[in-house]
Amino acid sequence: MTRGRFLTLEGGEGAGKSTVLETVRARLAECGLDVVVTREPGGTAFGEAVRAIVLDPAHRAMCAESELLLMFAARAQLVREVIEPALARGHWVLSDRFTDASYAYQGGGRGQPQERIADLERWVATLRPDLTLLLDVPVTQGLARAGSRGGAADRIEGEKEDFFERVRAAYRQRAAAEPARFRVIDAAAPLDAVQAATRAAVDAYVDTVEKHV
Ligand code: T5A
Repeated sequence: MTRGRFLTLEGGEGAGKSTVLETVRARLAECGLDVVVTREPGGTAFGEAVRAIVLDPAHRAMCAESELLLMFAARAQLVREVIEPALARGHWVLSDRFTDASYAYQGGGRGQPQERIADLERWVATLRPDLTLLLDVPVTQGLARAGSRGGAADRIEGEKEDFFERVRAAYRQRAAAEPARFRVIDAAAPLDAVQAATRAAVDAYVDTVEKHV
């Protein structure tokens, strides 16, 4: 059986990942692929419990090291419990965020050393996505969108704008360093244009995979 492929969606706050996720899932299903959708932090009972802790504004004293370790604790569980078994079954896995988010938020945002994150990656989650769609939007625009949904800001959404500028810069650096894996989507555009660009990127990737099987 052919191993499945691992696709991720990344971006700053309010970039539109959750909105676009359904577009990607639907497109893959139209291509006749079995798709498993998940998210980080979360995606398992343990990971969702970790998510509740890391995003709870009550834990404002959480230090950067604890935050980084919790992200990887949830990731280790997700890889073993969901992602690896699904890929081995030949399913395609679509995740709302993965390790790139740790480089962007804990590395760029919190200033944790890249090498420390790389060590954790080597230890618990060597798996690299086959394709990553980075929804790139100016910080103020993304935060305005996220704010327009209403509801209280979570612990990370409560960060200042310069934190999210560093997150965005780290994402863009990663995309520039790995152009074969990343597709950068202009997420400042109207939603229909973002969805069209997303579909085009997914179609192109599926074509490439089909040519090689
Ligand atoms: N995190 C995660 C880390 O710090 N380290 C890690 O390793 C990992 C894995 C997770 C948080 O954890 C952090 C990052 C996050 O802070 P999350 O739910 O994945 O939380 O991330 P959020 O960024 O908080 O998700 P959001 O729901 O805020 O953003 P989305 O999903 O990008 O945005 P979405 O789709 O909900 O859209 C926001 C609003 O904008 C509208 C939508 O309709 C919606 O109302 N919208 C548009 N409007 C106009 N034009 C467009 N193109 C639009 N696209 C969307």
